[in-house]
Amino acid sequence: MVYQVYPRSFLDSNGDGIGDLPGIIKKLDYLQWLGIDALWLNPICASPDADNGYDISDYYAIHEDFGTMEDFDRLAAGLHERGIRLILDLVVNHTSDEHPWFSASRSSPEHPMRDFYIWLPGNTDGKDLLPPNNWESFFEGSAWELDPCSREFYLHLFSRKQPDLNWENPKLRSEVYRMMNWWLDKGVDGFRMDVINMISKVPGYPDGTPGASSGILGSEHFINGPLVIEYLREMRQSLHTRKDLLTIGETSDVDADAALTYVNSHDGPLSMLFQIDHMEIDQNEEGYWSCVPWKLADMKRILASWQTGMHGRGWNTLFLNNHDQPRMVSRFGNDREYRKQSAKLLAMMLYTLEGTPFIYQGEEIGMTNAYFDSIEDYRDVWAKNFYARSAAEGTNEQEIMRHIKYRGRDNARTPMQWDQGPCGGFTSGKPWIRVNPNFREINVSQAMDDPDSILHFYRTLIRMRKTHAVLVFGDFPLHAGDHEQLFAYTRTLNDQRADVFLLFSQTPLDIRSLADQKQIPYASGELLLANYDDAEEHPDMLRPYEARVYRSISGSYLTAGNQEK
Ligand code: TEU
Ligand code: CA
Repeated sequence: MVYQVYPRSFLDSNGDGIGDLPGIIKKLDYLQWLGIDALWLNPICASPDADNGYDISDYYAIHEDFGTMEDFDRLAAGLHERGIRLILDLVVNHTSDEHPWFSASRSSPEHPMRDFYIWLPGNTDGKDLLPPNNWESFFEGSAWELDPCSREFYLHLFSRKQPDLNWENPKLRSEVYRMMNWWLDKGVDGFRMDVINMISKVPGYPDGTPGASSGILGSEHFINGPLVIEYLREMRQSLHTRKDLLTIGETSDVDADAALTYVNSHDGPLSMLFQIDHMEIDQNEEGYWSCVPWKLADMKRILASWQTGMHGRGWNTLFLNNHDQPRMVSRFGNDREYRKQSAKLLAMMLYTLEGTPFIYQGEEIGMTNAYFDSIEDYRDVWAKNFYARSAAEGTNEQEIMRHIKYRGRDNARTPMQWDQGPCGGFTSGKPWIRVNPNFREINVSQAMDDPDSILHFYRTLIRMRKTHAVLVFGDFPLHAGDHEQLFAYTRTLNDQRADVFLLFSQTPLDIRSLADQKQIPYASGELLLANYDDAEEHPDMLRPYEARVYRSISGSYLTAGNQEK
């Protein structure tokens, strides 16, 4: 499995309040102890941080807040010594507007690098110069920014400080591949590719149709665009060969069918995808900030479609957290009285499905949303823009903050909670973003000392998965798909069978009677793991957020297990 580190918030080694590479190096033994196979680092290249490093100004330099290239080399060596692979974040849909390529491109329409980016003349209504089309940026407002000198607009699907690169330009593409090879030669083992299915735009840049795509106007013309697979194939062929290169595409708006063009085991250009569908079950057509209640049936339907759609054909990623998402225990579990149980339940789900599980820093100790009350405590450009727009539209403060507290990306970006010391052991200085006030109860040091902690449970799950191939490779019959509280499925591989029961509710559930009604199998076989230590004594009843996995041999399951009942 892969562990994701958000360097800015992991561990600060020099007291400037910002996490850094030497900080990560200090925790390599911890990561090895946990049992991870690979580490994915969010962007570490030079950046003015309009979007926390997703706006790169030099692909060949380490961000000075994070350390030096020597620190990077030490980190890579320290990982490799421990048998852990290193995955970098590849941000090549856009750069920073402070990248020298953009300065050159912006300097004049005649500049040879003008076409590294996407420039178009505007429309005019006789009076004002208007953007070339109606596309919206993810981070609010038009996706086009006027350059006053040339009176042309450049495209930015994210903030105006993140101009989109023009992938139609072969010179730009070869610069990208050259840069990737440079990192591969330094010993990097793979890339997580930021919004990689947005690099190809529909020619002519037609207007988007309202309602045609999920939330962002125009996205049907730039997500999964016409040449994206061709570009990715060309990229794959241009990379220095290595047999175990790992590539993970971040791809919103793909279903399992579309995914197979990217990752089929035949000739798919990527190893796996981060699909986003299951991260959108709490939003409606109003998009990202809508924050509506989610339904377990939707979660099950989406995960099941990926499990069966990819089985034998491609490979899944398994995740409920990352640096863009609220904390999973706050969102899909209960971060108050059932924090421990529900965090373990969610982990059990991830570790009993087919695919590669990803852990986002802090997930393994059950970190929760920050719920900061004041916009002053948030740092994210997306939240700030949403706040400004909503305030301008007259929405009241409390209502705006309700959305940001639930959905804001900073919920996941507060500092890692290591111990009970000042700032949770993250920094000796003033942290760049406030530490979650619950660090005194929730931290690594406390979790290490508690044999019943979420942390130890993760470690057990990781080892369990490594010993039971059925959990990794088995197929996936889902039971009682419409049930609103229970997620139950069976994994089978040859004669091996694993039955998983997950109660997404505070209200206990009698699973014996559901089995009597033939809606689910009986809970029987060898209890491999549960999140209640007396689960064996209560086989028929699931308690609040109870999670169990049973193992059996297919034949013996039918005879022994089910007839006994
Ligand atoms: O995120 C992409 C992104 O914001 C949307 O594609 C996605 O649909 C959204 O998160 C849905 O929940 C990536 C990075 O992960 C993010 O941190 C960057 O801000 C963004 O790209 C721009 O580089
Ligand atoms: Ca630092």
